Amino acid sequence: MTTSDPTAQTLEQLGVKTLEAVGEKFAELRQRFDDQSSLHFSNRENWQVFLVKWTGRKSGVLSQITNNWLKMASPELKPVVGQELNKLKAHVESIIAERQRAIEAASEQSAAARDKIDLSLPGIERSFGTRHLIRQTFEELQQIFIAIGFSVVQGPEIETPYYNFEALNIPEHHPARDNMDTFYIEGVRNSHLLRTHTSPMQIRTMEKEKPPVRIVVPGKVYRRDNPDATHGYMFHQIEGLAVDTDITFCDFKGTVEYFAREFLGPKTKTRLRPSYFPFTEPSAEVDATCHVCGGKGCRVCKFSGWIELFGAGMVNPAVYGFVKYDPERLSGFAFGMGVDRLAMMKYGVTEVPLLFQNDLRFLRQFP
Ligand code: 2NL
Repeated sequence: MTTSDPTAQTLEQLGVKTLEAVGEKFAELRQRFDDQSSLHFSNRENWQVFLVKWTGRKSGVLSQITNNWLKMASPELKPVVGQELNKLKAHVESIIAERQRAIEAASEQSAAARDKIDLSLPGIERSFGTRHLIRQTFEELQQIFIAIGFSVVQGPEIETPYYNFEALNIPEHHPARDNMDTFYIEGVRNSHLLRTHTSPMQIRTMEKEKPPVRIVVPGKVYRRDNPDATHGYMFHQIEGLAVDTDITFCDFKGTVEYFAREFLGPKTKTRLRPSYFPFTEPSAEVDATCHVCGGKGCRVCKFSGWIELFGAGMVNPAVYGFVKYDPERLSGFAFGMGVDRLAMMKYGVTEVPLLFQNDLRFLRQFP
């Protein structure tokens, strides 16, 4: 309370000497209370400040009147001051109780409104993501090989020239090793590179495990050739390897046919064209009859009736030397597929960038 507060002084100090003057002082206070109590209290703290100001035990207005006006009043004025004080007290308490009830009712109401749940409303639809077309194709390809006893293994994208080249029978000056094709890791030039195929992991697996080996290795591979509008530096590959005693070209061909029918449909036929890879001998390109026209010729197969599936062959015995397998006793076949190419072909995607732009209009076509 400030000193200009009339209740901080005695009636005598205020110059109040008559019964009328006492009545006037109480009327003023009552008016002030009515003005303040009719204000809007924006929060609970404001309301508490108001309560303390009027009813606070120590320096609330009512206490101050008792201490400064009533107790110090002259014997003539005292009874009237007492009566007026009681009236004011009753008024203040009843108004406060009334407002307190209103405040509580309002807060209960807003809490009820907030908590109200309309069970008849439809739920909020949560949209789920989907696997990318490349991921879907990877899983489709893996499943085809898992079904005939292959395991899936994965390995590092940063490799050494030994695992990426040397052990695959690609010697130092082989054109496939050319810097034009390979990303070397800066600072450790010639000691580490980004794998150009997933074959290093087949080497690592053969180093660690005894035959029979039947694995597929999916993953990202990196090449710096043809960085034009349609070819990025990274693409996806899945390679396969089967090594055991008595694996023949016939097993190879049977697996190729099984794969083509699983991937493109039961009517699919295959053919092998001679090819060359340093790590297979003999090597072949596998073609399949076009899944769109069935071999009659159409735009997809460029009117040849055939589409290129992947490269493959019988594992070159030179490779076994690097992993301490006995080439006299063991044989096997291997293959490598470009997953982006296969996905595009099978699902009719005509532009490579569509696979990498993550445009929802594209992604939603492959739920
Ligand atoms: C292609 C052709 C191929 C292999 C990859 C391989 C791996 C080992 C031994 C022998 Cl450890 N071969 N891999 C074999 C033939 C072809 O890839 O055009 N890939 C995209």
